[in-house]
Amino acid sequence: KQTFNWKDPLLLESMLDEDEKALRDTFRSYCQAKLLPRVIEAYRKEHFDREIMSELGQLGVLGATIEGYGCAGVNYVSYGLLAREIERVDSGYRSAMSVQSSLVMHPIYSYGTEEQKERFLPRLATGEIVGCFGLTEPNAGSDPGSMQTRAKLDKKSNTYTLNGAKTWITNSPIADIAVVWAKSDPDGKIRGFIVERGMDGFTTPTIKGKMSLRASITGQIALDNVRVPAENMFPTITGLGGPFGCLNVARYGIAWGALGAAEACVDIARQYTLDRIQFERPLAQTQLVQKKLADSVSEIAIGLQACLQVGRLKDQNKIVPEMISLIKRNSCGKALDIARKCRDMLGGNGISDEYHVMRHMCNLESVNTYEGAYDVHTLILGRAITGLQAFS
Ligand code: TGC
Ligand code: FAD
Repeated sequence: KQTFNWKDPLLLESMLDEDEKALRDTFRSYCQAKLLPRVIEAYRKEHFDREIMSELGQLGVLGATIEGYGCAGVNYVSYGLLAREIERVDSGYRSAMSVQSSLVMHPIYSYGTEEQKERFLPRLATGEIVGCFGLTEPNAGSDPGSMQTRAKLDKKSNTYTLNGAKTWITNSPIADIAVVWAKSDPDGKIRGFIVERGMDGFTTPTIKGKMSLRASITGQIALDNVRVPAENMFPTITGLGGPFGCLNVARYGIAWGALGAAEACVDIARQYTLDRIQFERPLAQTQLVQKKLADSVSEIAIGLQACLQVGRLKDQNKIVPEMISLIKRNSCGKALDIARKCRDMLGGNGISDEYHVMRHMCNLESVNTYEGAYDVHTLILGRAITGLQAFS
């Protein structure tokens, strides 16, 4: 007889195949056994352990959707399940995984030459090298079309000279390569370049003092007359469609991941309120706490169904970007709200890092902002609903 399972109220499990579940279970074991024990210290010290990239590489989860080049070739539902498991531990670890997979390996695989693929993908897949993605600039965040970074072609040497600055770049201080988007010769259109560590004029200072995603490393990219050979440019893709093609994949993963963080918060808050006695009864036996838990469990269950549906559509090539905006916006907004509610249910203990919830809550502030801020996705959906763009 079927009974209600608060961890899986709508039987998501029954909608996954055996391969998807096996991959998810193996990765969950790694995340809980190897990542969870080191996250509190990493967060306190604002430290990202580079070794994690090699561990993820060994597990085959970097660029997991790519066919060939040492990658696993799994479907997008599996990719979403991986994001959910790692973000159950920390959004910063999911950030590291999704930048490498969706924002570095995906563009090389989708837009790169065969030579670029063979040179970079196998080493990115094992975690031997780390990549980052430079789109945002100090004066161009939500509006990347106004970027100021330029790539000037010297026809004689067939080399582009890059000048500009990127900011808020996940993994840039430890990156061996950076996928950098710049307005380039001959037509001023946006093109993507693979900039390599060691090229003169390429530096990546760390951004310190983050109150969010402290277990992830973030930096700038400074480009001061960096000479990049034309063979490091993506040859055919031009315009914002290049970076947005990558963001479609990363945003999809974030939609799953944010709900993983929310699930972790609910697990902790449920147990805490069952154990905590006030007014001679468990906090969980009060109507207000039960409402918070009911709301949270409902939103997670509904949100995961939406992620699964978009994943299945993506696996069938039936997807449009607005579907991804819908789930990215919904998951992040709801997860942040749930994390705040769970933090509240833990009372004073809720602000201690040992209970994890406040860390998730602070992380989700960034997750709700990057890859298109919540209200930017509101406007993307508003434009699709009305046919009127309200950005400018
Ligand atoms: P708009 O006129 O709408 O479009 C310009 C061109 O781009 C194409 N396009 C897309 N193509 C594929 N997928 C999408 N999702 C696309 N969205 C737009 C569009 O078809 C058009 O092509 P064409 O050929 O006609 O020129 O552009 P706009 O300048 O009006 O911009 C509107 C807006 C707000 C939607 C867009 O700029 C936006 O999404 N802004 C948010 C910026 C953002 O998401 N930045 C992310 C930086 S990377 C990051 O945060 C990584 S964090 C990773 C981690 O740590 O996990
Ligand atoms: P702004 O664009 O200045 O927006 C500020 C506020 O104004 C937001 O609330 C936004 O919703 C609102 N707003 C903007 N335009 C409108 C409008 N037209 N109407 C109404 N409201 C509007 N970028 C990369 O390229 N690569 C990375 O790896 C990367 N990693 C990141 C890691 C972290 C930890 C963080 C915090 C950011 C990262 N980013 C990265 C940058 C991120 O994508 C941007 O912060 C984000 O796109 C928002 O841009 P912004 O910060 O300039 O905010």
